[in-house]
Amino acid sequence: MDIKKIESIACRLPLRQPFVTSYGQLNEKAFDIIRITAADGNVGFGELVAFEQPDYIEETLFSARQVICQQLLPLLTATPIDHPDQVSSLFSVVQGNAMAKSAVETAMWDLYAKQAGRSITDFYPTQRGKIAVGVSVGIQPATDRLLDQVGQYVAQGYKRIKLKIKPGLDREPLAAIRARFPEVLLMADANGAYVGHEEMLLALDDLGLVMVEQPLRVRDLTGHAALQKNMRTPLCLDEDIRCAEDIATVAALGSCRAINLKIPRVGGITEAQKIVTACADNGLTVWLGGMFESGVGRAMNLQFASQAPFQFPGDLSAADRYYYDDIVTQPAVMENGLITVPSGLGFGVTLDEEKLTRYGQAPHIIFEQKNSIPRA
Ligand code: OSB
Ligand code: MG
Repeated sequence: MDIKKIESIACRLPLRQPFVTSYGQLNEKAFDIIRITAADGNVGFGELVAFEQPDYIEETLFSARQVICQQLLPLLTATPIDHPDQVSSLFSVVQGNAMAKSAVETAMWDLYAKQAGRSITDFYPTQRGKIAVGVSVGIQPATDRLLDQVGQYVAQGYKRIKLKIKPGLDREPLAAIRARFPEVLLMADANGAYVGHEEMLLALDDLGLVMVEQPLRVRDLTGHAALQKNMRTPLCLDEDIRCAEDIATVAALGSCRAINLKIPRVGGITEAQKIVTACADNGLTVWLGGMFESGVGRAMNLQFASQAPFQFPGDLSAADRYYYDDIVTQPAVMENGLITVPSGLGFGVTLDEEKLTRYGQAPHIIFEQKNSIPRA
């Protein structure tokens, strides 16, 4: 694929409203765009989605930047690569650091598709042009505000509402949504907050929730299995799922019935595709989660979730649910309750240079091929 230059562009997009979870509050999203330029002039983009705080998972934006520069790029640029599937095996000597790996691996997929004159969706066995999506709602200070907000999302066409919960801020707001919007697919995400509060989860079992996501602490797979035995509501794992092997493990233990798959949390598209297959083999529902992606990561996610196995609406809202503005020229929009899957070359989106200057820093060159032909 002949890499000539790799740049990192540090960006910040302010959120329309703070996003509150069981573990903290987010006011703006910091992320990096990884831009890989090939000798033929094609350019691939990847998004580094890691947060500044290690509160969702252990990786941070800063640790990921370091791993990209010190470990991943030396591996990537030392070996000729003709297919992006090679990148994940090349990176397998580095333990963990999935978001760092994903930022680079997905940029290589975008580049590969552009060099081949194809959309990434052409490489997926099945695809749909438009998809139904859901929205993830943060913890709200008051239930009337929550209901107004959910009402707007339902009116806009969101098919599934996911509410962030924590012990004590769970049954009442969920029951209020259930009563006001009896038809909507409703679920809750605890981000591991119910350690020692299993009885509060059991109390949610009569609300008709489609699933409860990551109720217990990361790595408590037997705890999740014991809880699932006592609950009718399906459990879904997010933070706990890092690679394809985890799917066989949670299926064998009975820890959950569904998986929130995020491409960056598992190291990129190649591993994510293995997880889709493993979920089908093990009878687990798989749906696509999000990391407050900008237009680059969102386009990639929409394309990935356009595959037939993704029947459950993911955390893939339109750009305006998160941000006032985006850094791509074609931000994702919701129309008649559906989002159109980008179909242009690669991930199908182009960076808006003016927006990039407004929300991003000057590109930082993190690799440049030295000219091997000696100059006269
Ligand atoms: O737990 O799924 C999560 C956002 C940031 C970190 C973790 C999570 C989330 C979300 C929203 O729930 C995902 C999105 O809409 O992008
Ligand atoms: Mg989650």
